[in-house]
Amino acid sequence: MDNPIQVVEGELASFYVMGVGGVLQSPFHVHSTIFKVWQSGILWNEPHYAQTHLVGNGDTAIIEATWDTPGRYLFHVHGIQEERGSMAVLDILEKDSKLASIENQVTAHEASQ
Ligand SMILES: [Cu+2]
Repeated sequence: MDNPIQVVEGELASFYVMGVGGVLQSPFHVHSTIFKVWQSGILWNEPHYAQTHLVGNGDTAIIEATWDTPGRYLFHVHGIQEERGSMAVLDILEKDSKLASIENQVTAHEASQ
């Protein structure tokens, strides 16, 4: 799996998930964390916590997660899509990684304005 999404350990990662294609529901699952979900991508909805969230075809969700341990983790849709290759990876980087350094520079720049 090429081009993993990179996230720094302990940093908040947000995903906007959409249910598309020829299936009725997509059970979106992220490994090694509990994530926070806003049903239908609507911030007025009360968020809840999950390991897997069912996204209907044409529906969406906002998902926020953090990981405390660096490493490579899977995220995917369970079921037929999973069996047909719907699988991707996240690389959770250590706090002293190059990505963390870039993020800190951006944050410092935003704070100076
Ligand atoms: Cu899984």
